[in-house]
Amino acid sequence: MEKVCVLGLGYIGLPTALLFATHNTKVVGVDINSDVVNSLKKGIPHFEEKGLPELLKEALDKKTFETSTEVVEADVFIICVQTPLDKEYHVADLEFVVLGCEMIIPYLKKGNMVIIESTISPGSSENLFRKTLEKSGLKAGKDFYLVHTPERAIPGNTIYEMINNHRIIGGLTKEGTEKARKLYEKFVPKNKIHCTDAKTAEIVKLMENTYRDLNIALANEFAIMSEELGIDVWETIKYANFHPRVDILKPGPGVGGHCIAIDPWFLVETTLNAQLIQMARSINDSMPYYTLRLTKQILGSEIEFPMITILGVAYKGNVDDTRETPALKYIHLAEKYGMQIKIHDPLCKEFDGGELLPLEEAVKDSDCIVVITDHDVFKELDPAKIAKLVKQKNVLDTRNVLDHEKWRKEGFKIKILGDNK
Ligand code: SAJ
Repeated sequence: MEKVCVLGLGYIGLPTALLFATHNTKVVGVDINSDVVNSLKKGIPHFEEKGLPELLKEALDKKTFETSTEVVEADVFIICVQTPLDKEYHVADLEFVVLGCEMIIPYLKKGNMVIIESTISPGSSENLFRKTLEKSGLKAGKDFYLVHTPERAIPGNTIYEMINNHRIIGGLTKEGTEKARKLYEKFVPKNKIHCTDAKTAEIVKLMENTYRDLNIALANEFAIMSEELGIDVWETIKYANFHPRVDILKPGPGVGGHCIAIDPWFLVETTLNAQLIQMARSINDSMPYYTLRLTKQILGSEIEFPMITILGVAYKGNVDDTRETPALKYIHLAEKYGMQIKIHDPLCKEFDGGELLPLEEAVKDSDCIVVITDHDVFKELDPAKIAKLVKQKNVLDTRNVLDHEKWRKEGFKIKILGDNK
């Protein structure tokens, strides 16, 4: 049985490792965090994802999945570590991938394949990771294969999308690409695998996320316009999307997550003139400021230190992930303006921007409830109970997620971002 060593057991690495382990492959999942490794040994995933506990159980029952804090010898090494943004220079920080390559070097043998699933900047497979791995004395394309196949599954539906999305595979050589194709055919349908060169695979991924960022920026611009024009952006987008060739996304308090808010910069760094992409980034980055402006309009200038309740700090609905969340920027800005903040997010277990409180505590004495994340559970909130606890019945819903009629019946004044009808 082919042996795969997966480096990085996060949101992409763990499902990838488990999909191979449940499809006729022996897998060792490696993570430098021993808590993660130990928890997985006990069958407990360290983050929420649909179907993940079941998949982990299946892999452990089959005895095809092991975890370790050290890289081991294998036929294939798959790097699934994060590639954050270097915030000072707005370029890809590829340090973790380089570190992954360096960890592989002592175990790299002739005939091995190294696959990079992390999102990376154009040309880096050839110009950076090849050179790093060749410090082993082995030559890429001759002694080992180097391939990029970007992960493209959406958090919240990762496992389904890893199997059902089209997969782009780009190796430094055709032979490597073919070898990787055979590997992924274990769980991806043959007709959904597309083979190309490494640089094309790198750029396809960046283009997809950039396209989504631009689309959301347009929705946000429409929302701000709608406030000025006295219309409801949600209604206009709904009608516009009835057109067979229009698909506008939703406005919101900003774009978060480890991908859409970051990856467009990886394209910008390689060109001198990506103005449209930079403009979209700046529109989306400005949305927490705009959300604060709306909050100030709701509160007026009477209250000196208003109490704001934040509902949701996850970067998007129905996930427990707070990376790059627009909530953090909003909270920092609000605090600068003397607002007191209380936070409730029933999905998140930890958050850098403040203490996570139970709902009752978070809404107690609140002057305004600000919905930042569109968790489905917020639709079920009981405004009658909340009405008894707050100081003022104000709500700013930046995601248009609450059941507004129910809230209005309890006397709440509801402001929806982009709706000024
Ligand atoms: N958002 C909006 N309005 C929308 C949709 C999203 O404001 O209509 C916001 C979300 O609230 C969130 C951010 O955008 O803050 C990003 O969320 P998302 O659901 O658009 O995307 P991610 O970051 O969870 O996952 C994306 C996906 N890319 C595309 O759909 C092109 C996913 O397929 C990628 O695998 C992932 O990035 C990645 O890892 O790159």
